[in-house]
Order: sequence, then C-alpha cells, then structure tokens
Amino acid sequence: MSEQKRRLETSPGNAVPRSRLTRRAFLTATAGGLALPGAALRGFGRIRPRRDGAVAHPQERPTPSPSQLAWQRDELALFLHFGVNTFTDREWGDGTEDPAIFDPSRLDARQWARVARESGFRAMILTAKHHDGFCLWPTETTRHSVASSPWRDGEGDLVREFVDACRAEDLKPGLYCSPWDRNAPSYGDSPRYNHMFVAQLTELLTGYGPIHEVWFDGANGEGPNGRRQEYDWPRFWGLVRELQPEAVIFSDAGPDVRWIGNEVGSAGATNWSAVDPEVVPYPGATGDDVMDMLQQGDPEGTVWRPGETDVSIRPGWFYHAGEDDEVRTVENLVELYFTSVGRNSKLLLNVPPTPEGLLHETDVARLLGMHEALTRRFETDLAAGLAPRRQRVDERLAVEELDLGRVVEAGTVELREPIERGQTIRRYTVDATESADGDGWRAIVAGTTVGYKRLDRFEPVPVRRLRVHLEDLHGEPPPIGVCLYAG
Ligand code: FUL
Repeated sequence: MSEQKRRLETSPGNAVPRSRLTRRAFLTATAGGLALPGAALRGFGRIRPRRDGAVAHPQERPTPSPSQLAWQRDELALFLHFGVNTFTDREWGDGTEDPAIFDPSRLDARQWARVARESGFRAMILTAKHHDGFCLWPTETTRHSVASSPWRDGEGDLVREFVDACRAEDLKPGLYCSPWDRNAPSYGDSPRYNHMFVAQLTELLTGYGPIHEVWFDGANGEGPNGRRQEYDWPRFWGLVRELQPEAVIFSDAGPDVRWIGNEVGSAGATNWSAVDPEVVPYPGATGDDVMDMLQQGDPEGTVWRPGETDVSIRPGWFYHAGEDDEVRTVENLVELYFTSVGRNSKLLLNVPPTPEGLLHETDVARLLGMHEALTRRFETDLAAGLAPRRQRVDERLAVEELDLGRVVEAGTVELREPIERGQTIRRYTVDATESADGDGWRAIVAGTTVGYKRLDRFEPVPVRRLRVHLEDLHGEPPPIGVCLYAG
C-alpha cells in the first residue's frame, strides 16, 4: 500500500482537504500505474491508423457518430453524487460503511429531474456505485446495497427511480459505476473482480432501458490481498457497446467521450475533438502529454473523442452541510458555460442531493438563476437571419463579412462549425466596425479552434459590420455560423 493511500485510508475524514480532492490527485494517489498493455486497447472502437502525411484527406478526417453528435448538442448534463458518503459527510468512503446509514427521508428523484429540466439540462448522470462499493440498486452481486438499507424497507431501487424520473421529465439518463471498489473482497484478485464488475454493468445496462452515457473513472487501487487490480477495459467497453450500442462511453481514454483534464470547469482554450488515442491509452494514465491531450485534443488526431467538463457546484462532489455557503454563484455558473460549452465541450455539472434525498434550495435557486441568465443573454441574436458573405482569400483562409444594416451594441460573439463533417478551423479573428462603408475596423476577438460552439466575450462595442477571418487545417474553411449578442 502506498504511503499516500495509507494516509487516505487511515485518517478519520480524508487526509486531503475535500476541496482539493481532485480527480487527478486521486488518481495519482491511488494509481501507481496500470499493468494493462496499451496494445490490448488499441483495436477498440473506431480507432483508425495514423496517417503518414500531416494533412488529412477530407474523407479520412474523424467525424462524430450520431450518439456523439447528440451528446454534444445536449450541452448540459447534471451529475448527481449520492450514496453512503452523503450520510457520513465524507468524499470517499472506505467500504466499511454500514448500509443501515443509507436512509434518505424524503428522496424524490422527480425533484432532481424537474429542476434539471427547468434549468435547461438535457441529461443526468447518477453515481450508481462510488468507490465505497455501495450499490444504489438491489444488485445480485453483493449485499452492500440499498437492499440492506432501511430506505423503502430494503425494497427500494434508486437507479430505477432515477431513470423513471429522467424519462418523465424528458432527460437522458446516464450512470457512473466506479471500477474502484473498496468493499468488494475480490478487488485485487483481477479476473474475479472483473467478472463481478461485468455482472454489475450487465445489471445496470439490461435492467433499466436505454442508458445514454456510461461514465468510468480510472481510479485504481489495491485489494485486500495487497495486489493492484488490473481492469479489463476492452471487456468493459465491449460490454457497453453490446448492451447499449447507442450509449456514449466516458473515461480519460474514451472511447467516445474524454475527460477534459481538470475539475475546475475549464476546457482548453484550444480544444480539438479529435485525439491521438495512443497518448491516453487507458483511464488513469498520467503525464504531461496525457494532460495536454485531454485538455486540447489533437488537430491531427485520428479518433473523434470530444471533451466533457465535469465540475461541482460545491467544493465537494458529495453533499456536506458545511458547504452550504460555498455554492457557486449564478455569475460563476454562467462563466462555467463559457469555459466549457463555449469552448467546444459539454458541461457536466455536479449538484449533490442532501441526506434527505433532495437538491438543496440554494443549489436549486442557483441552477434556475443560471438558466434565466443564459436565456436572457442568448435570446436575441443581433445577427439573426443574416448570411455571412464569403470572400475566399487562399486555399486555407477565408473571410466572412456580415452587414447588420444598423449599429448595435455587442459584447459576445458565437462561432460554430459544422462538426458533422469533422473539426478543421485552426484559428479565427473577428473584427468589427460601426461604419457602414467599412472603415475603422478593429479586432474584437481572436482565438484557436471553433468546433461545436465557440463563445467569446469582450467589452461591448458598437457594431455595424463584422468580419471573421478563418484559418483551416486542411483546405477551404467550412461554412460557419455566426451569432452576435449584446452582453
Ligand atoms: C473522481 C472521484 O474520485 C471523485 O470522487 C468524483 O466522483 C469525480 C467525479 O471522479 O474520479
């Protein structure tokens, strides 16, 4: 057992302050490396061979699958961390928790779903099992589950209530099933535990109808036998594909959706949806190259694997009454939208239910406030109905011009590229002028990569005409969407 991990396991709470328990710190604290050969993963999914030349032939460029496209267009998903930690006031349980502590008195998954829908979210992901191993559904694989708790007299099934609530509110359900399990006696006895994990996934993926996202982290520790568990990722991912072919699979290494590389809510300012899969061969891989690939992707990447930005509305992932005064403000949540969705990513915002089993009123008010603020900000596109006029400059540069026909005060610009064809715009600048005849241009924003959506805010200026310069990776830039907003 590593010294770091011993500290984590023997301290009364957690040795690492809650707010600093980041995913990466956790992975490095628990993972000394994973004995899984990268080669075992290479053939998985739509991984294509790297091309020799630097420039992709348009047909060979990676493009999103229909599920990846739908996933990205949903923009906002709610993450729900709930389980025994909610009752022990901890972030990571050690697996010795008594199931008797799990007894939410007013649990109402419909409240979670209603708030999510009213706040503009289109999907929700629940921690069906976290690292403590406690299962929120009555699994056949262990007694460490809701079936051994007093909640609903041991007859409850929270995964069922969760998916039913999602469907009733027209939200897509997703599940997080932690591979690291500090309760399972077989953990560390690799084939035996992998077998149990596959059985758990099978229950989750066959018992509850369509599941849209299956969320895996790479947390990897030692079992009671002192041996590090070796996960069989190709088998886990293959099982998801077989049982839920429409679902997207999330992990550091995808294969469909990648972790964005931090938990502060910020996608890379340069963010390609393609990656080189060999740089992040398995979940939990560490190193500077890995972090760069997660944050920024790779313009020459051979696999489409867009980044998901997971972040919590509170310092911790689980609910702690002591953090009731530290809920992110509406302004901060709006900022998160800009640094995630506005940077070609998707926002997975964690809002943990209380021990009663409800979303806390402060969190609810902030979510509704965020929705109201975003709606107000984006409801009037000052460039609506205007087609940009293209002036081709050379084979990799294009300039789009837009005449608004009147002077408006603008402070946000949105660019979009048709990602169903792949992502190719490497760089952009936007200039504006308030004059009708095209004098007095000044640069208002500039950046790298566009993708699904790129949002830039600037000090509001009067605008009559807009000019967008685009530099493409491969050839003539694709037609882009341009919107302009006041705030
Ligand atoms: C990490 C976990 O260790 C955290 O507790 C949390 O669930 C986060 C979303 O993923 O891997």
